[in-house]
Amino acid sequence: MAGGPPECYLALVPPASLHNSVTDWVDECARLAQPDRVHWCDGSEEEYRALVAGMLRDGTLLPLDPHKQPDSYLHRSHPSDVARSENLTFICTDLKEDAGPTNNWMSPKEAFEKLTPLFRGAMKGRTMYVVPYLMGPAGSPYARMGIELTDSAYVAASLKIMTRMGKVALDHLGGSDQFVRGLHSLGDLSPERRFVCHFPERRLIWSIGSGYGGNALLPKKCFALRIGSWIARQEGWLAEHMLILGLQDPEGEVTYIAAAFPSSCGKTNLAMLVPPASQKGWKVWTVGDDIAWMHFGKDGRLYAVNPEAGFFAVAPGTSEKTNPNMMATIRKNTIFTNVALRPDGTPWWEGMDGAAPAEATDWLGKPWKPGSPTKAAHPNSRFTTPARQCPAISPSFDDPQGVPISAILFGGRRARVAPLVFEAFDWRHGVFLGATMGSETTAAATGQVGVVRRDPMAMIPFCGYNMADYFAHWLRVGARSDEAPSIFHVNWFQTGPDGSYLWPGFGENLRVLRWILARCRGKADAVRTPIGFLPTREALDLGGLNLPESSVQRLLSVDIEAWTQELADMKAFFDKFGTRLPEELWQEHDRLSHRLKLGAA
Ligand code: OXD
Ligand code: MN
Repeated sequence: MAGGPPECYLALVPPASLHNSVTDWVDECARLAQPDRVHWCDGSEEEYRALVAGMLRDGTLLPLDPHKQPDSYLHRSHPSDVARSENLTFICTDLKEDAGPTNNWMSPKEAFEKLTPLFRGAMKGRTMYVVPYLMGPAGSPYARMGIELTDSAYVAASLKIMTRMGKVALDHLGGSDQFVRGLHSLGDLSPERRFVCHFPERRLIWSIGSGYGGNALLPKKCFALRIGSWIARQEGWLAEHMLILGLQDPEGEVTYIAAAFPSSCGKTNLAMLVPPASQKGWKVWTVGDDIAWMHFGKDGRLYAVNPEAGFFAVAPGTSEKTNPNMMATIRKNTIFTNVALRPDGTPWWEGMDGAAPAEATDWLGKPWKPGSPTKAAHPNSRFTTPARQCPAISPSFDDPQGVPISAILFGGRRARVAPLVFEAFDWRHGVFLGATMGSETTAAATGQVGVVRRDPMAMIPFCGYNMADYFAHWLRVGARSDEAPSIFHVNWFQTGPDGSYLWPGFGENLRVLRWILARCRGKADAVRTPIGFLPTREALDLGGLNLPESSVQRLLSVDIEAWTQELADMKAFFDKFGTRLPEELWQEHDRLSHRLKLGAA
């Protein structure tokens, strides 16, 4: 992995204006990792081009066709380094209880003792890139600074796409020493020596042994969610695994929605939804597809910014049908990782429109043909692409104040149990819905179909502290405001007896968003049920869908028996947190149980 940009781009002297604590920390890390060169990134286009040129020379990147896929590249990662390593991800708080039962914990002492020898000399023969970056719009009171030190040019180039990088970040920092420190090295890429350690009390991340985005692009999951959620609790705001979208009605008014879904539940597609022809005059604006930082404003409303500047999304399944806006976004300036390559120098993956190519090179660089026993693209192959290229990017994407959120959606993949949509009775009940959120595993992922994994607020892999305290934090912040968003639960994934989906999904999800919007405006009918408010049949536009009556019935009704069975699983999950779990959530559990009994009577 030697190489890097040509000598003329090496700036060995840090910008003079930098506060000592930045330079001290960089020097300290350089003494430990012993890179041959230190490059302070300025975030310029020339620098990006030089990084790419270096990677094309050393084979880290392969060029794609310059006409069909301009300024885009293919990266093939080490075959053992293709996804987030949850089992090697640690929260290193001083007290084990502060990490809680859903995180792996390591004491800071043990982590430093274990990782220091791994970092010692790890960057010999390599360049250490000093990457200052800003999370959130420039000039925003909610934006935060971080610096990542990395020996991966692929990481440095990806950060140029995913963050506001370089000068803009250093300008924001001014003379302050308030920034999140992230030290990353590819190490030897061995899973035995791979660790992603977070020290929330020290606002520090140490990651070694992986070049995969979720482990190596430290601003994303490590900072914006794990360290971010810790800071958010201390300061009274929310750092969430949520998309942000603006729903524009035919009169031109835009209402903003934030939504949390576990992976493989269509979060990016929903963020970029294209309304079907039947939904004339409606439009969805994309503010973010993965992370929302949300603060209550002086007016009591919750304002969200997307801390990221790019999308790092899963390729397989992305197509003109599922996400035309994303297909338009990735047409240029995109780094593809572990996708297949067609003979004409364009990327390909399973689920892309049209027939599979007659021949291709698979993600491992081997020849592939339709009918081959393996997939051409890795199932978690990705692309990294600038958010501003999205045709639906919101005019408020860069708004320093963020966008006011009217509704929060929680959702999962449930073949049964959860109806299409329902609304919480109030904030507290909504937090209970988020805290008990579950999603069924699929056969492709685990071999066990229909096993419910509890994934509260889709934050199980990303909450940087004890989730019992996280629930308490959610309860507290909402209680402070009369203007808190309404909370809804959605499920696009109910299936019928033959396993096919009852709801068409994709663009048609707009119909559900319209009901949610109308509820927020006090203009839609609902029926009160034991689990929350469900739309009346007339309140939800089903026109032209030709859904069988039995499907409509299932989509819009509550299966009391199935919900009663859920109670035990929810309790088992809550029990993990012992006495630390907020009493309010037990009360909500009891109330649900009581309402279900009455409903069954
Ligand atoms: C992601 C994830 O990459 O949730 O966004 O894993
Ligand atoms: Mn995510």
